[in-house]
Parts: sequence; structure tokens; C-alpha cells
Amino acid sequence: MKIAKADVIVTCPGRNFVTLKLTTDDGLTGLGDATLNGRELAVASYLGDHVVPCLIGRDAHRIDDTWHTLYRGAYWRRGPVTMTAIAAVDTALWDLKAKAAGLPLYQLLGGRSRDGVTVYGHANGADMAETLDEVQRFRDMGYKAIRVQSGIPGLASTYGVSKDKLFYEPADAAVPTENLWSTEAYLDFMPKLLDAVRVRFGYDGHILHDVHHRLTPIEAARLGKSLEPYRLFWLEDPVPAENQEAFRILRQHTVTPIAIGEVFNTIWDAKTLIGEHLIDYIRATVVHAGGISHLRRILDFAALHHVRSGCHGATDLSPVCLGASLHLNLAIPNFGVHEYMRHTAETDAVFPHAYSFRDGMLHPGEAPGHGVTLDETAAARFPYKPASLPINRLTDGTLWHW
Ligand code: KDG
Ligand code: MG
Repeated sequence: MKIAKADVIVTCPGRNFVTLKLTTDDGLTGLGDATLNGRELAVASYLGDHVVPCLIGRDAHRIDDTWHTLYRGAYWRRGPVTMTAIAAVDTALWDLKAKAAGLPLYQLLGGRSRDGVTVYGHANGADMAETLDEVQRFRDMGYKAIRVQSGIPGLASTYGVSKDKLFYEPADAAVPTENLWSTEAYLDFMPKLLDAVRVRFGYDGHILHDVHHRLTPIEAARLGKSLEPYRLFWLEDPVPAENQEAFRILRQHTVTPIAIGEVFNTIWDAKTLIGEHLIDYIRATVVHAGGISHLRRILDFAALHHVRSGCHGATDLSPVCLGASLHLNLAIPNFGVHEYMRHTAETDAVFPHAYSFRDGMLHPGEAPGHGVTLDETAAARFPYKPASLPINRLTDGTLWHW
């Protein structure tokens, strides 16, 4: 089973996606997601210019050898562009291996460890009342875990609040738009919001919240402490994590569980966080953390330290990433929860898939491989559109973390 052809396909069915398609000499095809939100063409170029020429003629069964050839062979290790490109190759190779075996991918990863992959959805609203109604809507749809985000009194717009309630898309303009942020307003509002959620819905059902890297360690410690009565499933990305040791401060002050990792691309981003038990859930994904092979290594290391999976599943990760991730999460011993931001109907039409949502869980399906395909004719109808994530400023104009 040799790689005969490798195509990089860029399409924008509502948002941009980059997909690597590998074709073998015996006619099998495998897909890998290569989407890096706001930097899509950098990965497409990395793949097309530097990776594809090395793939042609290689034995498609040699997944680990190919991974290390791309990782060590570049000399320049790590980084989101490199690791997303490697992830695409790795995912496509796992898809091929499982198709060659005639098995759904989870069978090659150790088989099913649970009935399905419990997912959390995103309830969000412009204010507290609307957010509470959205929580109700997600409960009615069968979600057992719900992320709660809301507009903050006094701020014109906030991360995590979307115009179209079911489909969140922050990459809204070719040149980044600007948001304004007040940590003070946010810290005052959050305990009130979560109190209102628990008063209305009680304690059955998991509640999550994403800070999107906007606090300092001591501010995050205060938030975690103030939210303890509301028993969060997790507090996500409380602080930017380049400085992993900073999370020691949070741990000294609060027992609110911490999740982080959606922007991580290798185990080196999380070695101290996991090794010192500074977090509870690791959010690294298939597409940005080097594919199934590397993410599995991260999750195995996490399992040794009682850290569970909470893989990123935003709309800017394509159905190919989601499908592959579901197989991995069905198989691992230390599953926690999986994010599920629904894709639009246009995206789903371009990426027909075997996974389905039922009873608060996603089920990867029994199709051989990861079960996600690409309708290239449909994809061709949606050409690439430049789109960037916003930037964020404090009310005095200082550039802050978006
Ligand atoms: O591209 C950025 C998004 O994936 C990110 O903002 C979504 O924070 C996010 C989440 O938790 O899904
Ligand atoms: Mg997040």
C-alpha cells in the first residue's frame, strides 16, 4: 500500500477548511484535517510545498516512521503550522490503515471502552436571561454537559457569544476586528450567572465555562474559588499557558477543575501541567497536536496523572478531525468529555460522515476508517475566503488576549 497521490483541498462551506487527501496505489483514499483557523493557507503551503513531495512512494502502513520523518526531518520542531500539517498526514494514514483492515478506526486503537462519546454543547446569549433560555434548549436537545457563556453587562461583545445560537464562528473578517474587555466586569458577573444557572436547573447536568485565556493566575484563582459552590465540570483556559508553572498558583487556591490545551501542539506544552497534576482535563486535539499518534501519547501520559481528555471540538476543526477524535475518545481509558460545536448544513454536506448525535453522545459509526469523506464537487463550489480571528483590547486600549 504505497502513497501514489496527495492532494491539498481548500474549501469554504461557511468557513475555511484545509483537507489532505492521500490516495494509494491500490486505490484507497484517506483524509486528514489540516485546518488552522485564520492561518489556513500557511498549512496548505507547508503541506503542498514541503510535505507532499516526501510522501509519494512511501509505504502508507508506516505511520510512526512517517510521523518521525516529518517531525525530526524538518529540523524545525513543533509549532502550530508544522504540527497541523503532520496531524493531517497522520490522520489520513490511520484512515487508510483502518480502511485497508476493513474496520472502524476505534477497533485499531484498542476497541470500544464506552457506549459513546459524551459531548458538551454551547449555550450562549447576549445577557443572563437569554443564556438561561439557551441552557434549557440544550437540555431539551439531550445534552448532559453544557458550556455556559454570556454577554457581560457593560461590554459590547464577548468571546463565546454568537449571532446564530447553534453555530459559533468568531473568524469574522479578513482583517481582525477588535473587541473590548474588562476583567473587573467579568469577575463580578460570572458568579451571578452560574448561581442563576444552578437556581433554575439544579445540580443534575454538567456545567462548563471557558475563560479563553483572559485572566492572570491570581485573578483566575479568585474566579475558581468564587465558582466552587456551583460545582463546575471545568473552568477552561483560565490563563495563557506558555508559563506552565503559573498554574501552581491556581491549584493553591481552588478545587474548581481546570481544563486547558486547545492551542497546544505537542506534549511539551503540557508536560509540567500534567506531570505536576496542575490540570484535570487536557484539550489538545487531533488536528493541532500532531494527529492520532501524538495525541494518543499525550493522553497516555495524562492517564498516568489522573488527567482526562476534553478534546477541542470547535467549528473550525473540520468534520474529519471530529470523526477521527471520536474514534480515539471511544477507545482511550481516560476519557472525560468532548466538545461539540455543531457544523453548519453546508459544512456537513461537503463532509458526509458516519458519526451521529444521540442522547447527549456522539457515536463515530461503524464505517471503515474514521468515517468522514469529502464531496469534492460540493467543496469546489465554496472557494477560500480570507477570515481572521478578532483581537481584544482592555478598555484603556491595551492589547489583551483574545
Ligand atoms: O479558532 C479558535 C476557536 O477554536 C476557539 O476560540 C474555540 O475556545 C474555543 C473552544 O473552546 O471551542
Ligand atoms: Mg476554548
